[in-house]
Amino acid sequence: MHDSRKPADEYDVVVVGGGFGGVYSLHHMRDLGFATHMYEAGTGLGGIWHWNCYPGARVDTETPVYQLYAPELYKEWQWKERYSGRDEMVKYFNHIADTWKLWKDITFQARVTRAYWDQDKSRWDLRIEHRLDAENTGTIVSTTHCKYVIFCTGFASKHYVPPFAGMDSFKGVMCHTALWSEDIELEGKRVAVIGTGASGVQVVSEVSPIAKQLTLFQRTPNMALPMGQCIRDEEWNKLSKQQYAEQVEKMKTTYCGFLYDFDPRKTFDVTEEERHALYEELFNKGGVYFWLGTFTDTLKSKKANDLAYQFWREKTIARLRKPEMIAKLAPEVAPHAFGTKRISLEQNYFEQFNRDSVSLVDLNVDPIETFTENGIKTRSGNEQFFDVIVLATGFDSVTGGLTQIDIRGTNTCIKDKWEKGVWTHLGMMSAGFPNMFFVYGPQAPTAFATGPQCAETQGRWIGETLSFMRENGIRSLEPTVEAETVWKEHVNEGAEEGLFKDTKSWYFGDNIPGKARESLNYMGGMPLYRKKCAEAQENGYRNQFVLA
Ligand code: N01
Repeated sequence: MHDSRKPADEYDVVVVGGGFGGVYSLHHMRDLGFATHMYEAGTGLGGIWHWNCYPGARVDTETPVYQLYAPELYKEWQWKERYSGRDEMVKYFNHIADTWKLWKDITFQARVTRAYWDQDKSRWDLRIEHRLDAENTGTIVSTTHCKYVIFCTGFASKHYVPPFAGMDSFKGVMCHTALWSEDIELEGKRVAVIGTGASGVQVVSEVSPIAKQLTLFQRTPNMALPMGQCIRDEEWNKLSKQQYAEQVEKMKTTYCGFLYDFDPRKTFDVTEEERHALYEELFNKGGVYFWLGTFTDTLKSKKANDLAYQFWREKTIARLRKPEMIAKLAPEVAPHAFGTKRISLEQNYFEQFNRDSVSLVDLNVDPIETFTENGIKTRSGNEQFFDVIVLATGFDSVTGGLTQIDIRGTNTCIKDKWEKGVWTHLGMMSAGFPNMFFVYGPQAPTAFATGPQCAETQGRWIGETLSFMRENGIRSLEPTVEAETVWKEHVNEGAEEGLFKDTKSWYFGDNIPGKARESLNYMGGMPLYRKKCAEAQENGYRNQFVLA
């Protein structure tokens, strides 16, 4: 653990959070000559990769795409696998901090709990809770001030635990995947997993072979795709370093920032044989090619989508030996359009359900009634006993990381402002919150882009904005209400286009009771997003921002 706790101080920029957005912003703002400091609640860097240390945690975006683009970083780094495990990601973050000499400007175990804008002084006053070392109890509080604050709290920093009845009565071990403790024993145990998102799929795959018994409580099957994991050897790394600069240019032109894009053809533009051949080719590549590299209408046309689902289903049921598992994991009628909930990448996930020690409770048929002292009881009256319950139940995604902080601008707090829906401009600023920025948050490409690229794109824009303000003697800058309204319309238009809107998912806030339903992400793609960000800077920011 590196801890350079600082006394209350004044900075140009404070960065909150140490994931991709945070490390890039700290480095970049410092490079531009701003006195910058980062506060990170955890004991190390990595953001989601620091916290989510559950068994099997692994990245779903392949190397070399999932890294920051800086020659001094990638030239000195060797990737080990096509999809990196959580521990490798943590090492990569340490490599970033070593190379960019970030450590001295980071305070760990320091959670920013409050940010108040001081209009007279044109600055943010931050309250920081420092967690004391293990032998002490409680926290100490410090205050710091900054001209600009950049929240890099990510889209998955507030975990969600559904309010199941009787949770407190369970006497065994219970843990949410996002707060995993590495000393939880699973070998030879009776394990329950609730949830089938990326976290649930990975836990089931990793733990089933070692558990005495594993029961998955599933509300929605995950149309998971084979990961196609493989080793990245020295030869691959050498070639990758030679090609990377060129590849980055290519990545800038694609929807998510991958090295490939949707196939420009539509599903029924080709013959059945051609279609099948493309499906096979994409599926066999592993990864998300069959989701985000397939026919351009797959996520837009129901008819096209049905064909993709049926292809996925055939591939999947060929791996399942028990008819009841086929019905639950890959039902004949798709529970939602293929790919409109986040698809996970899997390694032998489906094969786990061929084991006699693995069972699956379909919560639509037999919902959880209550947790008991010894396990979980469902409505049918069936009580199963467990030693460990894994809550893979997700996050108050995209907005939760910000709304859990007491952020007060000129006349309101962010939680109240976003109570009935999110209002931002470019997914980076919000009217009434001058000099406040956020990265990888709401109404930005976030879940529809690779993390590092989104962080770099937004970090650069923020850097340009701060430099512009400094050069022009501007003390504060915030978007106009009109600009926010136009942005919201643009975000919603993008979400109206495809099939995503017809499926309940965290993309639309559906997983959190009472959360307003709307597109939390910008679905227009990275190239259009960059264009919109550049347009906002025209005429010295005066068209879309209030400058003072
Ligand atoms: O969370 P999720 P996650 N009763 O929200 C279920 C990133 N990430 O942690 O689908 C029963 O996807 C819920 O059911 P349903 C990544 O972007 C990435 O898995 O709403 N079940 C769902 O199955 C990812 O997408 C990586 O019907 C309940 C599950 O819990 C995002 O974080 C690794 C329930 C939650 O799935 C979130 O992933 C980890 C209830 N009351 C995270 N409430 C990788 O790259 C919820 N569920 C590998």
